[in-house]
Amino acid sequence: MNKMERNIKEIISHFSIEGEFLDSEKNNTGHINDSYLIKTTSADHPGYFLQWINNYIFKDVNGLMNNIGTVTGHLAEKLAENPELDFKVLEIIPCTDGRKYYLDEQGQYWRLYRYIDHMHGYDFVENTNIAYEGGKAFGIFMSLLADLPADRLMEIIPDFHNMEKRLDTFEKSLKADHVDRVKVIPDEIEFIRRRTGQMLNIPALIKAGSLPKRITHNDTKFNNILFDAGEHAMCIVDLDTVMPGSILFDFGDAIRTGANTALEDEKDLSKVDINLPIYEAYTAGFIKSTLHTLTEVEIDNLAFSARFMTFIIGLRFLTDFIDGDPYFRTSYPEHNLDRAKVQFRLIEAMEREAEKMQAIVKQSVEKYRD
Ligand code: GN1
Ligand code: MG
Repeated sequence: MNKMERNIKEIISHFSIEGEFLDSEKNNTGHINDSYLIKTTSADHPGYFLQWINNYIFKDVNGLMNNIGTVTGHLAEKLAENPELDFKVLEIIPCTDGRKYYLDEQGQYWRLYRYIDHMHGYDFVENTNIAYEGGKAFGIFMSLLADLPADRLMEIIPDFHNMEKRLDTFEKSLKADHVDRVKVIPDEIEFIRRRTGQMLNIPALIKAGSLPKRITHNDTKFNNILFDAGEHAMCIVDLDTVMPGSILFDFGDAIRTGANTALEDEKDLSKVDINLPIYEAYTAGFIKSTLHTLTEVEIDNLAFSARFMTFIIGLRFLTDFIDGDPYFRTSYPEHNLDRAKVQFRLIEAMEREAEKMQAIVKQSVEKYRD
């Protein structure tokens, strides 16, 4: 057992697990927290999923875990009432003292979930069936949370998808230029400046109260959907940012990640494009499961939300690059810049296909409206 495993074993000993710690394996897919698969001596148990919680980003871990507890509790109740949905929910494993997280002697925060076995996610969406299933799943997730009063959840990262604030922060970072990187991004700055006006349309609708506030996931990367062996979407994970928001955030971010023909950090930008069949299939699944609740203003802005979310996340990657990468985990110095470039290239592709994307939403709405 190496030093890290000894440490993990010690951390696990503070949680109420079945069996004894056997081994751990690092499993890092996200850019924020660290994750480990934990096996125990309990042979018929699927094991556990341990996460180190990034306290630089999640300042209020107690609030974070209360949010997740509220959401998973509500989802578990709804799924017990609706077994035909055949859906699963994350289960928090508490500490031996009953808390939902463990604060270690070095001041680091940890949490444990029951591992959901025989499931897999997709960093890259391989076919339209998977896209359709994914759209349906995020739609169901939002529908199941529709009757959870929004004031039960705290805004865990204030202004998370607030475009005005993100633009403001970007301008401040440009001015400060702490690590002398602004000189290498003139094209990206220009790209942002040319689109600022149109990107403020959705915030204007939010301010005017024209978009309903719903409980949304806010980080609907396609790989946050787990599928079973038969390619049915079975579970939504990564509940850190579930809080009141707009449905446009959730639709848009799933398209950003699911309908890109390249990965988020592809270096060869010629590979980046919008995959319209995948977009169409995701849209169909999503609209099928949410049409009963969508308003006209939401429907009108769904297609554009893909550009909006790709822009805001591209802007965040670029800001982090300018700041010297304090936020997103990176593997090399230009990693955040490469990610931003992919987002901007994807926006250009979506601009070219804007009419088709809008028409696809309309067709789906007509199809599922009875
Ligand atoms: C972060 O760590 P991960 O991949 O789940 C980020 C999202 C970004 C995403 C970009 C709390 O999510 O907002 O869209 O990276 N999460 C947070 O890949 O900032
Ligand atoms: Mg996340």
